[in-house]
Amino acid sequence: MIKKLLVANRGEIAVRVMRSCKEMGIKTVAVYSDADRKAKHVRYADEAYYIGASPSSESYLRKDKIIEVAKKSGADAIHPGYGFLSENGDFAQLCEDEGIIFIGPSPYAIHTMGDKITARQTMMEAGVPVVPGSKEKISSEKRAMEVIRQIGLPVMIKASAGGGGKGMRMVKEESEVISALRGARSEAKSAFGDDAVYVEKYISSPHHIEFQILADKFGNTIHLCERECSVQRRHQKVVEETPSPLMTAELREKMGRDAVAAAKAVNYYGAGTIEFLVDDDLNYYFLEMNTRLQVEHPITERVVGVDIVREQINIANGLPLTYAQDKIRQRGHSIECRIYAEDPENNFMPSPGIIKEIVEPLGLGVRTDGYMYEGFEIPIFYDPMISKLIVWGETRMEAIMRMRRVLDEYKISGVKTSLSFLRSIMETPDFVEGNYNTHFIEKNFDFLMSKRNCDKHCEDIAMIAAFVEYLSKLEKTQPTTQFDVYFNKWKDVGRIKAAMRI
Ligand code: MV4
Repeated sequence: MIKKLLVANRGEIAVRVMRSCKEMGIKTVAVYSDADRKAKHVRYADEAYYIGASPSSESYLRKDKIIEVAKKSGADAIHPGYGFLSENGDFAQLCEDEGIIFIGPSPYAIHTMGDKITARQTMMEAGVPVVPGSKEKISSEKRAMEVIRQIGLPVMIKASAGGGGKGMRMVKEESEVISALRGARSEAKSAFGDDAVYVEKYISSPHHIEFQILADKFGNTIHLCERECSVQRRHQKVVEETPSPLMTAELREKMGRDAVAAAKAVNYYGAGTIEFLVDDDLNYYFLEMNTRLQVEHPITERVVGVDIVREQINIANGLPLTYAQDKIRQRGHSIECRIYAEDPENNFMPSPGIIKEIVEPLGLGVRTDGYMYEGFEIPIFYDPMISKLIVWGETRMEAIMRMRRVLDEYKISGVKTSLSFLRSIMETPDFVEGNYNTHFIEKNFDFLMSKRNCDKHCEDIAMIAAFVEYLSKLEKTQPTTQFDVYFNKWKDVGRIKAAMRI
């Protein structure tokens, strides 16, 4: 049984994993880089070890250093979180070779699903629907043209080693095929060191719906229903919810069965996710499998009532699943908003810096998974996601109302954040009506931005009103010749000046 676990990650997910460890009586080991010397996961862990300079390539991606710390600290297992080494089959293998338990699936499952062409072939053999397209990698321009003529335009050319939108090209006309093929190949070669590509029919306005899988080492495989992840910007998810507004009981049963079949096809164990594209006619297609714990796992935890990290650890310990498929029920509705240290005003540029003030929302049906505290400096070296807000409600509308309430309560200063952008999403009619697909943000971009500006003007007006009241009180007790002094003593004088255009 695992007694001490090393978390090979940072930020909110490192803290999240350690929380479950603490509840299970497992000691925790943190690793950290220069930029993370004072990070929350370091303070939260029972022990912490320095592993290198700030860039991930010198710290959180260093397999050798992480294994060395695991041995030195006597950790019997490593949890990789998400990102970094979480979907690195060679790292999972290395852990196994060194006698350390890797909290995740087998190296074979990671490798098979990591190669999208092999994954597609495996799914076809398992009878799971995939997007119509090529069975093998595209060997030549001539072959590409043949496949495209068979399936019809438009198509997507995708990197086999890719995923998450990297090395992907859309082709609308035959004249674009050659340059798209070369572009996708060279991008794939430089990003992944592998230029294998394949072709898929382009699905025009899809939903991105994924199923959470849990499987033990005895072949028991269940799904914990779906997550709707269509609200995304440049392949970065922004809001997720469960149940999906699009889902019906029959479709859930069918997709759930295929998700389980997909996992079984690679003898999967651990927690994983099957991603599907779903079109308006509710046809669905396997897209890829994520062989890790995902950012958005908490909404499933809330609605299904399962601690997914605890299950991962139990599975790694060789315990059988304690839930049978017919015991899994969704109760109510859950929404997650990802908060990024980005400036929506400035094309979502990352906004690193020191957290000055933070007030996190609490109350019924609220969870925040974060790692910030006042005085901590958000490093520029890693993902700009700084926190996740997860709410639950009996109904979808109750969850939306609660999300609006908690977004209003959340105060972060020192860095620019996407909070205001998330507030406008919660007010957008298409979102409120559950009428959206992967084009939601582009389709509603003008509304989202003007809603933000409108909210900002209201705040400015309130601030000016408060300032005028402050001055009029002073006028009664102080000589008015001191106006400049009072003006400059106002805590947010810069913003007042900007709002009053002086
Ligand atoms: C597609 C597609 C349409 N047709 N494949 C984007 C990320 C990567 N995981 C796959 N992606 C897509 N693949 C076919 N054949 C549209 C997308 C896509 C998308 C998918 C999920 C969530 C958001 C998206 C945004 C744009 C495009």
